[in-house]
Amino acid sequence: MDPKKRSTDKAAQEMIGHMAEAGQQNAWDRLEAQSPQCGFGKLGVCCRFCSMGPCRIDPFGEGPQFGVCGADVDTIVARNFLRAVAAGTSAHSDHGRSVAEVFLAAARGEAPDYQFKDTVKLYKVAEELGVETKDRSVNEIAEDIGKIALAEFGKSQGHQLMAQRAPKPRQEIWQKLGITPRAVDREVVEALHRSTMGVDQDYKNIIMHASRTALADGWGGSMLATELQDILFGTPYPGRGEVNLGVLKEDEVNIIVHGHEPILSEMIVAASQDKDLLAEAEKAGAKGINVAGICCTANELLMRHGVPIAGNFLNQELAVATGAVELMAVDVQCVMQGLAEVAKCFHTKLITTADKGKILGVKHVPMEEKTALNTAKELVKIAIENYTSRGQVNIPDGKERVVIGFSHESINYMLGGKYRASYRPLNDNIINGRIRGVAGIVGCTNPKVPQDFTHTTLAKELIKQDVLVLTTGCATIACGKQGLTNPKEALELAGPGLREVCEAVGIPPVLACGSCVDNSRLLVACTEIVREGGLGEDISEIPVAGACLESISEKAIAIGQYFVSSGALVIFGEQFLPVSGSKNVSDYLFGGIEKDLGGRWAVESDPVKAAEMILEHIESKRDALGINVKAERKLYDMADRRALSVE
Ligand code: XCC
Ligand code: SF4
Repeated sequence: MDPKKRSTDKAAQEMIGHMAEAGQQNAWDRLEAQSPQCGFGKLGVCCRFCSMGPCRIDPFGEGPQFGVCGADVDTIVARNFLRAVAAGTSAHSDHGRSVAEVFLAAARGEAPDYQFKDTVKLYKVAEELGVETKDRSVNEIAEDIGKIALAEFGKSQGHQLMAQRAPKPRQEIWQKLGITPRAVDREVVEALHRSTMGVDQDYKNIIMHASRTALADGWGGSMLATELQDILFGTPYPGRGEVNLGVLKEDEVNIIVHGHEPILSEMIVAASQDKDLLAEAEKAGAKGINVAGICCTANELLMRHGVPIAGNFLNQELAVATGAVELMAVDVQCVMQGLAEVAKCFHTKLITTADKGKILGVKHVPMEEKTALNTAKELVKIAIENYTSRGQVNIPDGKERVVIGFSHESINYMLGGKYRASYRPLNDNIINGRIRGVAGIVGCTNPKVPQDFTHTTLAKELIKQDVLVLTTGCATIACGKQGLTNPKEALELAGPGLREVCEAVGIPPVLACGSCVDNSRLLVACTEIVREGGLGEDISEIPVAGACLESISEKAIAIGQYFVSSGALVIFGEQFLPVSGSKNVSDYLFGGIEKDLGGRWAVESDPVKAAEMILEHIESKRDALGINVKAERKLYDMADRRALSVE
């Protein structure tokens, strides 16, 4: 297939071409081999939750309409949806739990390589969690935070503490519906229980629990991951960086870190700066050690340390195929098993580091908090030793400059300045209409659509219409690759109002806010907009929307559901939300749920149409707020005409 149909990114196209010539397989080829994919699966109408099945419902109404147990299509579709949310929640939250464990170990002096970099945030979070700070050392406070945070995953009673950050009316809605999230483990276990054979068989009831589970992710596991990572590794502030395969260096030892948890990658970055190791690299004939990231780990590292990004999800195999990667260290999530096959064609050493994420036949070097830096140094050494085994190298030219690192705190700071950091300027500019509203663009890259196309097209459409875009995950990297997070290039594409505001503040119109767990930053940003005042009392009232037009992961469905349950409109690429097999479930998710929760899902695969939907939604929220006072059209009178005429 023509590489241009596979990716809109020139560097990726070049590598796809190389791989095809060399007869190496990648995700696009495997997708072709899988086609046509199962139509029942796409609609969400198959069930294999018990051994009377597998069962599937005939979508055309001619064949069976019930599983062996009698489950109807609504139950089956809703249960599949719930299980996707539960899986996504567990992924984000298990990441959060790992961070909490390292955090606690660091506080106790048992993880000597980790320190607390952002003590301002440490005090803030301590206060929110009710931890005493007076006359106590940083480590004492951190130990209490760590203990409380860890309990949020598995406590037997009470609700998620971070959910108290949400606007009050939002919390009341959750209370009324009985979906205030409890411990993460509890919600996930209950989700699995409810969806087993013979339990929850009322689709709305199932979806309500999907909300509660997802909220435990957004306002729990993910939010804790973000906050604890900020305290440990530093809250991101805007900085410059480079994105795309062209960041790999012909004359340096290239190490790629891929996955999600900065626990590993932070240490590899530290090890790559070690003087002895740099000297060893030089001895091996390399000019230096170049660490680059893929996927969300990349976002975490670029935001905090300016480490370059080699690409998003679909770039992982392409990066290895450059022949320039000495070592790729992976931890958890979004790591393709296909990497092992591609790595066999090159000198690249693929190494797994998380005990819960091994790949058969791939070397495993476990990363433990007590000895993290030493393990990282060991990995860097392996990379250096491997430098001389390189064969032919094909690094594409493409790379883009980006400005990245917009945490909710830094947005606050950028907008308001050091002495009056606040969201006031943003709210004012939304109210006066220079900025119409805010949209979140999140998600992955999926070989089913040309890489990066939907995210970037949507972003361009929105900024053109004066909508400020916040982005996370692989969508951020897509936008970065096309210059959309570079103020110089991107402001040219922005509408006049947005452009004026961004120029005054010195920010791009597309703000890169981090990794998948950092979608929690967007929840906080929405909450801050509400708190600042003038735009309603709840997230469901402010002119915001979210979109994920390209996704691969169940995590994206969990994220979508927590945004919907927090009051937002979420637009998904149609083929990535497998609920269309049930009219009732679709009607509820796309409509009825709004009455209950103030937010809803919508599906649209065309980014231009998705932009229109977002704009319509934003304008309707503006109308409801009464801030869309139309400028009165003034007819010219004689005096005006005289003033205009040039004599
Ligand atoms: Fe994975 Fe987070 Fe998706 Fe990228 S964006 S493909 S989930 S790495 Ni979150
Ligand atoms: Fe079939 Fe019901 Fe068992 Fe699912 S739970 S596999 S629908 S019998």
